[in-house]
Parts: sequence; C-alpha cells; structure tokens
Amino acid sequence: MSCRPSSQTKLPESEFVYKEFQNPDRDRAMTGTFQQGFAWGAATAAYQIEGAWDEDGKGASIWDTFSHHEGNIYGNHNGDIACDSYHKIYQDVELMKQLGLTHYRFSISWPRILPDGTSKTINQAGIDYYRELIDALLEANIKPMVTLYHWDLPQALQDIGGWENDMIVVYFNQYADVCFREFGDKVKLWITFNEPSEFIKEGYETGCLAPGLKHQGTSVYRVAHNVLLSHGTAWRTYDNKYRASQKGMVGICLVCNWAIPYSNSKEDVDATERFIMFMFGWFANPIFGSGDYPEAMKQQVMMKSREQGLTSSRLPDFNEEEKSLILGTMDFLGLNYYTTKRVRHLASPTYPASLDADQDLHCTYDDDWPTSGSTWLRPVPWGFRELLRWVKNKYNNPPIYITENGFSDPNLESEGYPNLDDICRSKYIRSHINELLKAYIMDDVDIRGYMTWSLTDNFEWCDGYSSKFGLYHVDFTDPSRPRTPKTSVKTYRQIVKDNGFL
Ligand code: GBH
Repeated sequence: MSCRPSSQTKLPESEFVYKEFQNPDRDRAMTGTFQQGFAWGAATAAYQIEGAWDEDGKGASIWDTFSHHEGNIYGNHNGDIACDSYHKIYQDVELMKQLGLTHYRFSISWPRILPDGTSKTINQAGIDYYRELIDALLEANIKPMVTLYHWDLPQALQDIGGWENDMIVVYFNQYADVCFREFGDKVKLWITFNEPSEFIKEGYETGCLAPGLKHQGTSVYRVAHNVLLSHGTAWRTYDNKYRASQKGMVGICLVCNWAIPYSNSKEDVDATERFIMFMFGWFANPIFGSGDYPEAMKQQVMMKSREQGLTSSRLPDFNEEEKSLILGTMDFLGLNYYTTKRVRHLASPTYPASLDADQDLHCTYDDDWPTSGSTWLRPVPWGFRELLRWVKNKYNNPPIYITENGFSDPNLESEGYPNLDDICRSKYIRSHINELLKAYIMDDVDIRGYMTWSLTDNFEWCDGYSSKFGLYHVDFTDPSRPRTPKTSVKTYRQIVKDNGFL
C-alpha cells in the first residue's frame, strides 16, 4: 500500500506527485498561479460538525432520527455532539485563519431555524447562531459560501413524505426565502443542494443514508424531479426578490466521478457516457444543459420500464412549464470531485428495478491506483482535469467552484490513530490543485475557487467517526473536542499563500 504513515514530513521533491502516475505529458507537476481573487476555502456540513442536536429550540432532522436508530451507523455513532461546532465558532474560525482561507463553505441546518420545516415558526436562536458565525467569518475576512440543503431534512417534513411529497417544493422555497432574507445582506454565495444524486440514491433506494428508505425503482426519479423543481423555484425567488439588492449568486453542488471505459468497445464507451449522465447529467442537463433529462437516461429507463411490463417510463417527463422553470437557474456550478472509475457494460437482470440496474454497467478501478481510507476513493488526479475539460466543453463553459475535494486517511485505528503526519492527504491536495491549475491555465476552464473537504475530522455519515477527512484532527473522546493540525495544514496553507505553485 502506498499510503503508510511515515516520519517524512516533506513532500517528495520529484515533479511527479504519485509514483503510480508518472506519464510525463499528463502527470508532471506544473508551476503557475490562479487569478487574483481566487477563492480558497474549506467545506463542512451542519450535521457533520455542529452537534447541539436538540439545543435552543432546534427541531429534529432525519439524521437525528436515522442515527439514533440502532444499526444504521458504524459503531452506532451519531451527530449529537459531533465536533461541537455549535459552541466553537471562534475556535473554528481560528483554524481557517491559520490556513489563510478566503472562503468557508458551511451548511445551514433547516430544522435549527425552522423546527417543523415550515416558516410558521422561526427559531430565533438558530438565526442568531448563523448570524454570529457569519459575522465572525467576515470579521476574519473570510467570505461565507452557504449550502441550504446538506441532507438534514426536518423530521416533521419527512413525516409527510419528505422529498417524495410534491409539497416539498413549497416548503423548500419558504426555507430558502427565510435564509435569503435573514442572511443575504452578508452571504453572497448560495448553494441550494449538495449532491442530490447521492442523497436521493442512498436515502430513498439503498437506504444507506437518511431517511433510510428502500423504495426501489421509481421513487428516486420522482424525488429528483421534486429536488429540481425546488432548486429552480428557490433560484427564481432569489432572482425576483433579492438579487437586485443583495447582488449574490446561487448555484448547486453536483458530485461527479470521472470515468474511463474498461475497453475500447463501443458498449463500454457508451456505458461510460451513461454512468456520467446518471450521476451528473440527471441534474446538469435540466438546469444548464438541454433543459431535459439526458437522452441516454430517458432511453435506458424507458427500455427497462417496458421490459418490466410498464406502459410508461419510471423516469417522469417534464412539461414545458417545468422545463422553463428549471432551465437557466444557475449562476455557478459547485463541483465535487473525489475519484475516477473504470466502467464496463453489464446487462442487469430485469428485476428488481433500481437506479443501478437501469444503468446496465459495472464500475471498478485499476488495482494499481493509490488507495485511501474509503473503498470508493482512489486518488486519480488526472481524472479531475479530464472531468473539468469535459464539463467545460459539454456545458458551454460554466463558472465553476470546486466545492469539495478531499481524502480520507487510511484506517489506522488498529495502528494507533491519530496519525497527524498525513502525507497521503498532502499528496492528494497538492496533486489535485495542480491538475486544477492545468485546467485553468492550459484548458481555459472558468474556475473561480477551490474548497477542500474538510476543515476538521467529522461525522462521516454511515461511517460515523471512523472515516477521517479533516485537515485538523479532532479528539472525539475528549468532551472539549480539541482540534490539532495535521501535516496537510502546512501543505494547503502554502498553496493558498502562493495562490498556486511558485
Ligand atoms: C461528499 O459526498 C459529501 O458531500 C460529504 O458530506 C462527505 O462527507 C464527503 O463527500 C466525503 O464522503 O463513487 O460511485 O462508488 C461524496 C460521497 C460517497 C459519493 C461515496 C460517491 C460512492 C459511490 N461519495 N459515493 S461511487
């Protein structure tokens, strides 16, 4: 394994960051800098860091319910306290100052400000908490980038069907409106949703994420439809009511793997395209592409639905009104990139119907790609540049913020974690930002900023606290949750300071 801890604190001097990737034309590190005003940040999410799950009038979220249910999360961990960031505004801002960040991406907990999900009751203590955080950031010269939905739906709304209930469009819009009104004088970068493909698939079909439903086949597409309508409606609320006075931007975060075909066969090449369309085009095309679901997706789900004896596709159609509500509702794309896959065509059985089965493909990686603490995460820096180039060409050069990119430490609990000398994370950060620089300088991609995931170790969803993505270590056994810098803090701080690589 390429990623053992070592006493070596310096990065290899070589111009190749990974010994696994030494193709001179592709992998050689370059020097150069980003434009002035480039956004350098770190990202977090409310449920993963805040704790204070039932304090000061906060309502329960689906993550409170899900994590309190035995057997859902590794070690039955939960986010009741997490990093206790609810009580540690100034400590966290201090960490950002040490890194020299210009931006901080965090999310608002919907039930912390609207305990039953609707704007009938506003929890002033919740508003005050986010105001204090925003003021502390601005005081430190750090601009907030705020995600409205990073997966913690108010439980009260789940009780009436959550994202499966069409009424959610109205409630999400109420929530967004409250946030724009209360915080929009100081927040200029908004994100409606974080990774819809992920929370929809894992929340409504595999059941791995909250609300833990296993409604196979149809639900995911209905839910996505409602999420797209919610996004479009909230963007239009900002556009109509707030943009003129507040002068901010509203975008959405989509996660996308880069993917390469297993072989040169047409079947594998088509499967690779399908993979990206089901992960990214599902949301990108209606919002800033064709204005409809991707053709490959429509054909595939129709074909499967027919095989299953249905008269219409499980993928809903947009009517014209919906299409024009959604199309063009994006001021910037938030792109989350972690890894690359190798994709092969593989026909799935007719039953059971599922988002996975609809795709007729199988994903792998190359065994010689470097590893991490997560089975799904193989660092493939060159895939990052490929993805950026592809997005630019396919979607007419949208403005892009990298809203997440990060690395999980190899699992070292049995070997005496913490390992603060996280040279693997340093390599990951350095190589990925270097590929980003190539995309900016050589491919002319419109890149506005980079947020690393994550500021601190935190509650990594179903992996609980066993998975470590932080630049700062957090001791979760200590009630005061002390933060300690890992080696990667130095690496990232230097890149931020140089605005690239000198
Ligand atoms: C992000 O999700 C989340 O936004 C963030 O909250 C989380 O903490 C962070 O990443 C780290 O996980 O690659 O096809 O095998 C990205 C989560 C999880 C998306 C694994 C892809 C595996 C599917 N990724 N998932 S695949």
